[in-house]
Amino acid sequence: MVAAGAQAEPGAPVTNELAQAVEMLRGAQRIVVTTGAGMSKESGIPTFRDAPNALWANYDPQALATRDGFRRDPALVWRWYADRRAMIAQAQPHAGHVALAQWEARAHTFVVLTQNIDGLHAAAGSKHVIELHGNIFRYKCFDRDHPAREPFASGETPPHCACGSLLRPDVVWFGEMLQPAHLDAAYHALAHCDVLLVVGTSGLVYPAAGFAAEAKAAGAHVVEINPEPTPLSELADVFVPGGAMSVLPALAAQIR
Ligand code: BJW
Repeated sequence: MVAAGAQAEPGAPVTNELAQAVEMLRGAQRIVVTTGAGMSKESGIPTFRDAPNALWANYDPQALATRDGFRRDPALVWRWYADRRAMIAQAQPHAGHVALAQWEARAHTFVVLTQNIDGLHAAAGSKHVIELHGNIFRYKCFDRDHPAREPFASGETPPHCACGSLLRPDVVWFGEMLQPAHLDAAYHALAHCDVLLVVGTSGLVYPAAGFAAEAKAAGAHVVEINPEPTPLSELADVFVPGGAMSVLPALAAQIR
C-alpha cells in the first residue's frame, strides 16, 4: 500500500500515512473534498469545537445559531455575526486552500463540499464549491428566505427586509434544512467519487458527518486529514495526522 519514494513539499515530513494517501489518490479520476472549520483555522478563523479558542466553548449555539435564538434576541445574533464577518473579511486563504484550487484545475472531476461559511475556497480559486452551510457575506429574509443585498437603508440592528420581516445571515443554523439542491449535488458527487478527502471537521454535525459513510458505501476510498482523530477516523482508509496548511500542499504536489 505504501508508495516508494513519495516526496513531500520541502518542509513537510514524508510520513507513511501521507505516502498511503498519495497511493490512493494517484490515478483517481473523481475526487471529492469535504472540509470543516479546521480547514480555515490556519487562516486565523476559530473552529467551533477544538480548544483553546473554540466558538462553542465561549458562546451558546442555541442562542446564536438557531431560529429560536434569533426570535428571542435578533440584535444579539446580528451583532455576533457582524463581528465574525469583520474578522473573516480580514482572513486570506492559506497554502492548503490554494493547493486544492490548483489540484482542481488539473483534475478530471473535483468537487469541494464545505461546511465553512467564509468563502475561502472560492477566494483561493476553487470553482466547483458547494457551501453547505451558506455564506456569512450574504443575507436573507428571516420569514421568507428572499435574498437581500447590502447596503441596508436603515441603521437598524438587524435591518428589515423589504417585506417587513427581519434580515438574517444566509447561513444554516441547527434544526434548519440545507438547500435541497446542494444536498442533491453533494450526494451525487459522493455516489460517483473514487476518493473522498475529509479535511478539518470533527465529524459531529449532520448531514456532513454522514458523507464518509456515504462515499464508502458507494465504493470510494476515504482519506482523512486532521491533527486529531475523529469519529470518522475508524471508517477512513487512511488517517493523515496534521494541519490542512501543510498536509494538503504536500499531498497535492505528489498527484500529477
Ligand atoms: C484541523 C486543524 C487544522 C483543527 N487542519 N483540521 C442526525 C443525527 C443526529 C443529529 C442530527 C442528525 N441530522 C440532523 C441532526 C441535527 C443537527 C446535528 O447534526 N446536530 C449534531 C450536533 C448532533 N444538524 C442540523 O440541524 C443540520 N440540519 C439538518 O440536518 O436538517 C434536517 C434535520 C433537522 C433537524 C433534525 C433532523 C434533521 C444543520 C446543521 C447546521 C450547522 N450549523 C453550524 C453553524 C453555521 C453558521 C455559522 O458558522 O455560524 O455549522 S454549527 C457548526 O458546526 C458550523 C460547522 O459548519 C459545523 C461543523 O463543525 P466543523 O466544521 O466540523 O468544526 P469543528 O470545530 O467541530 O471541528 C474542527 C475540526 O478541525 C476538529 O476535528 C479539529 O481537530 C480540526 N482541526 N486544526 C485541519 N489546522
